[in-house]
Formats: sequence, structure tokens, C-alpha cells
Amino acid sequence: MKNKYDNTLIWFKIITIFPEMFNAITNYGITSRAIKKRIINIDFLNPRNFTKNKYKSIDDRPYGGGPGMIMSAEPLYQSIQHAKSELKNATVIYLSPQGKLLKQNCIEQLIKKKQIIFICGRYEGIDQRIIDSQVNEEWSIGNYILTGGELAAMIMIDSISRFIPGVIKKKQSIENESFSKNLLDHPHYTRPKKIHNMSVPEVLLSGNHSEIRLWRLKQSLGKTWTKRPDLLKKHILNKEEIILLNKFKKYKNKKVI
Ligand code: 4HQ
Repeated sequence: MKNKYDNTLIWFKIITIFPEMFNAITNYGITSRAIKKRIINIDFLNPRNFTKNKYKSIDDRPYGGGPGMIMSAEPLYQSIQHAKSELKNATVIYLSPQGKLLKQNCIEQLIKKKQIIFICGRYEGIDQRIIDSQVNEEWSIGNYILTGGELAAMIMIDSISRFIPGVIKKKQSIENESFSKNLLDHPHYTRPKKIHNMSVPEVLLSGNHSEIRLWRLKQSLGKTWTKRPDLLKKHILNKEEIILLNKFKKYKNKKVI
């Protein structure tokens, strides 16, 4: 008999001392729906449950001295072994500022993995021997310091999930998006036609689909040129786009764009 878990595309196991934080993705929005539809599966292992000491402490002072505490190796090691025994083909990911910087094209690669174990560190980080012996990939969500890896893991799961076929209804709404093309999205408008004396660009009400496409592409190019010139440099402009961007530049001070 085909069991109801068969269609699960990605299995996530998260090693964290704060599993409740993940309610932010398990209980809300599209990620919550993806779990209910069993497209993704998320469960947790708390290293505190693998401690052997009386106080269930998961941290200790750093060898060599210095401020802060380090997550002890043993409870993490036990958690990872347990996780691996359930997900036999898993990639083990540690979130840290030392990791590879996460970009949209990385997300597109990560969705190919079927099983991912995330290690969420707290304090000053985890014992290096865990990284050396257990971790397959280190990822960073950006060049800033967080208080723990949980938010970073949630960001990774969130952005991976929305890329899985069936999680977001319209395939087009994923493909259309900025980063795959190194262009920012065009502006969006919805009803009503007028709010507080501000109207919707006439062309969007015209029903002329080829004009609408050109307008959106021009806005998209113009916005990227204005706000993210670094992205635009990576985008190879075709003839049509060169003309549209020049048009945008020409009128940018005249507010008729
Ligand atoms: N931390 N991208 C330190 C991060 C981080 C990041 C997570 C802080 C791990 C121990 N994680 N803990 N940036 O700043 O992923």
C-alpha cells in the first residue's frame, strides 16, 4: 500500500535547543501548508535530551580561555548520530558566519537534496571537532552575527521550500522572480484604481498585453539600474532591454515613466 508519506520531497531534521522557535515556519503561511500537504517534513532533536550531567548543561567554557561559552561536542554528536540513523542519506549543514554565503542560485541547488540535517549553534558556537567530523556543508545567511543558528535555518528552509514544485501554486510566480534573471521585480498594483489621489499606471488598465510586458520589463530594468546596479552588471542585456533601459534613463527625471 502506498503510504501517505510517499510524496514528501524533502526531510529536514533540526538540532536545536529551541525547537519552539520553528513555530514561525511550521505554524504559518506557505511553509505550514507544505508540511500539512506532506511536501516537506520537519522534526527536531534537542541536544539537551542527550546530556548525561545532572544539570543537563549543553555548554562549557572554551579551552584556552576567553569570553563566552561553547556548545559541548557530546550532546551534539549524539543528536547527529540519532538524526543520521533516521535520515540515512542526509547532508549535515552547520549555520555560521564562516559558511558559504547563501544566494538564490544556491537555493536552486539545495532543493535537489532529499534529506537535510541542520545544526543550530548558540553561544560562541560549537566544538570544532563536530564541524570537522560531522558537518558536510557550512552555510551563512549573511555577513552579520546572529545569537543562534535557528533563524538562519528557518530562512534556509523557507527559501528552499517555496522553490519545491507544488509548494507555490504558480510555477510562473517563482520563475518570474528577480534573482534567477539578476533583475528586480517590476512594481505591482491592485484594486482600487485610485487611493489617496494616487492612481495606477494607465498601461496596466489598458488590457494591451504586449504593452504591459514592455512596461514591466522597463520598470524591472530601471529599478535594478537605480537600486541594485551590482545585479544589473550580472544581467546580459538583449537588444530590446537596451532600448527599454535607455528609455527609462531618459525619462527618469520627468516622472512619466
Ligand atoms: N550565527 N549565518 C553564531 C550566525 C549565522 C549567520 C549562527 C551566529 C551560529 C553560533 N548563521 N552561531 N550569519 O551569525 O548563519
